[in-house]
Amino acid sequence: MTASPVTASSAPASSVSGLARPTVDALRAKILHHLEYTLAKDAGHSSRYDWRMATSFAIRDEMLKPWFAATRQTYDTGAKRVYYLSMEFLIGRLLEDAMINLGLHETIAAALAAEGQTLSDIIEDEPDAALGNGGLGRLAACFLESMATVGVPAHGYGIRYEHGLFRQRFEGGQQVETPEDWLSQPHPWEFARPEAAYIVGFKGHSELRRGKSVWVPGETVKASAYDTPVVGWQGKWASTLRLWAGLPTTQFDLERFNNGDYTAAAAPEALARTLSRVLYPDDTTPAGKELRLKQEYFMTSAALQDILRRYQSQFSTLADLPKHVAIQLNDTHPAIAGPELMRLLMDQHDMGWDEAQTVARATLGYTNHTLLPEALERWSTYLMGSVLPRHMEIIQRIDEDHAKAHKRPPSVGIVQHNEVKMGDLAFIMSHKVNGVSALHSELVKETVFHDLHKLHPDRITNETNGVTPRRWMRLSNPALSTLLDETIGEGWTRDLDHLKTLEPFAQDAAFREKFAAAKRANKVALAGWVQDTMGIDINPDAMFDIQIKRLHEYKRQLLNCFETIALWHNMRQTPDAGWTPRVKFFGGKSAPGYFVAKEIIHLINDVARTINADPVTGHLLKVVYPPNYNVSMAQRLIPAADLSEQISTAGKEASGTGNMKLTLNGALTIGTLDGANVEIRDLVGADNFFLFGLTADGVEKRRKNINHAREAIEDSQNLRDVLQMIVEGRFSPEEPDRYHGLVDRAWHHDHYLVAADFDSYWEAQRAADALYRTPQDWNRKAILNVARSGFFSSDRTIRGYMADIWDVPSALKD
Ligand code: B1H
Repeated sequence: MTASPVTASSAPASSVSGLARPTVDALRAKILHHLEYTLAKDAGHSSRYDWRMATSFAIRDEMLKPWFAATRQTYDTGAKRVYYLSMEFLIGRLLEDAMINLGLHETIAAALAAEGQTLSDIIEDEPDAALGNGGLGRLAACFLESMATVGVPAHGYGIRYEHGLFRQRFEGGQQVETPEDWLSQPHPWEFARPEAAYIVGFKGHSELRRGKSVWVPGETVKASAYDTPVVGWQGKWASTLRLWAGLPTTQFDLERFNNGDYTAAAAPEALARTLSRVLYPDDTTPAGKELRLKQEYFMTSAALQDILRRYQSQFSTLADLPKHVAIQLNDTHPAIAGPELMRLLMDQHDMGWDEAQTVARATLGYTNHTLLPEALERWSTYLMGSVLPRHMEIIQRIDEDHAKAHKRPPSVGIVQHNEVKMGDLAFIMSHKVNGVSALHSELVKETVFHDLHKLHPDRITNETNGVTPRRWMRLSNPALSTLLDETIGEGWTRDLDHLKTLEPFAQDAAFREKFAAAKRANKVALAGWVQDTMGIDINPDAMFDIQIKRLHEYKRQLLNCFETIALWHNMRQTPDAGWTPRVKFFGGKSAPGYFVAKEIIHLINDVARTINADPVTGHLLKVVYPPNYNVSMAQRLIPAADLSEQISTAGKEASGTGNMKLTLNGALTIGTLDGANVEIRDLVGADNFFLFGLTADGVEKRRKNINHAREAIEDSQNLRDVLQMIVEGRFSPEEPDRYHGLVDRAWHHDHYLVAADFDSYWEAQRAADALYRTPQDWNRKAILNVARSGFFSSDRTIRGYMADIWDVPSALKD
């Protein structure tokens, strides 16, 4: 690689709000330094991986200043800290995010160019950190970045899974999972902290010693910390992601090894490492396995021990814990935090029962993310009693106390039918419980926590989800970001409400042209990628219709697939009827054991194969399902979307966050009144949203008619044709009865009301078609979607948690 001389790069370090930014020359030197001294590589013989690592280390150096400054200020001022406990952090790539937040994007690009390297290639070389399943994990990642932007002294705690979410391939249209191995290469963003290590016990028994319960664990492992800094916008503040890895507590058994018993010698190590080996891939439905319970306790106990250690290094009385510490539980997965915090306070710090309970409750907050009955975590009392015997005792006493204090009906117990209901435990042990959208929070009060809400009417609050505009606009959509900067200034990146000032431009024909040009450029880029990676030729002027999310029956990818078939069928019959050309994009993974979801994936791929091969409709309709949807793929798809599919059965999607990203990027939504769609529609205006389908109430009523599916199918010629084509094997000629089970279920067990909503969905789709044929109207509405989506910044969400739940002010002055 030949180095070219650098020009115009020796300008003095510019300063964004006090952040001294290095020059191109300085960064170039830094990169070369890391190449030589950290990686021991010669620039002339360095691979893309080497350049990426060296670039990452150079950027990481720049993160340290804000990270240290935030840490120091938090210690010096004794500020209240927030701890976000989550089994998932779906962070994706970090290099570009860090560059953008530090204002170094152009400088790094120039420094690399001077070395003959292309920044975009280096960015693409980074594997996604996929330590999460979907929305819940991605929300945690957005929150860390927003806390770093808003100025919250915050740590995220999670598990350093060796294998993140599995990789998805399609074989013959079917999902095949392979292990993800992001740690097979060193992760440049983390710092091992072997000095921050805690013992976590399991099993054994609890015994009384001098009137005090003492837990004697039968197994122990060590949790060892790895820290990743997360810098906020313009590097004004930073938060920390601390992930735990499992290590053995016993020394390697040299004697056994020397005696030739290599397996036994390595056994303790293998057992401990199992705890941080792999992320459970069961989005929305819990796995219910002993290892999962152990992982949950492992993360939670290590986090709480770390929190108390840090607290005691700063403050003396544990009674004041809630004044200085707020702990948020991301769903019930860390709900063992209630009993664990009480155990640590009582058994290790001699606090009395009542005080321990009061302190724990005042410190903890719990976020509920789902109402699906099958999704609520319950552990058998047998398993809980054997894995965590001391905690089982504490849970039983919490339950008894609560029953006595509230003279509650028996239906409210934490322990029922030999199961521990983790939602009830989390509710009772938290001072605030929040839902994740306005509709969801109301449904939480009416359904899962109906009885507990009556007893504690002030406990449930709402904090509507949000997404970080840095990653989900500035990073992923430079075309629109630049246009926004030119039109309304750069303020929107920090305060997304500034987008409101874009509203008048919706009426401005010249601006609409520029807006459309930015969208088209994104579509052309996506079309190129689809051609390169999948060999499918798509027309960038067709409507890009996008449904990207985990595969789940309630999300109704099947409804979209049925509509695709109906559309194709109608197009074939009258190809010259003036159809709006479309490309239907699907993206998403199914849990490996979720048979029905996998069948839907297979059908979508079979439908795509059939439609994409049809010369009659080739210019009108294509179906694209790229495998292995992840954060990086989302960043590619979302800026190019025209239509956002948010079509869950009303009452089932707690919030959704993809819906917000797509709106923000100028897609119009076709959707039901579910989750945050309700708020999106309220804000962008009913005229700028394609509404269809039953409401949550309507769904409940409709289900009472046991013939709801049959009646809907009989009323819809379109849907009957679709089911007929599938049953005849039109999409699976090699195996005509492949989908007989699926079609049978559509007629008889249509729990998610695909049939009942089909005609209404079809109508809404045709309204979208019609509007798309009048570009100035479509673009005006798309611009209004952008201009009115400022509410959906996760900065706003975080400020809500700070005010309503954590009682924490911003550490930043402005
Ligand atoms: C959401 C989950 C979830 N809700 C269990 N619940 C899991 C439950 O591995 N598990 O056991 C994993 C994930 N995830 C999602 O949270 C909701 O479905 C979305 O509607 C919501 O936007 C998101 C963030 O609040």
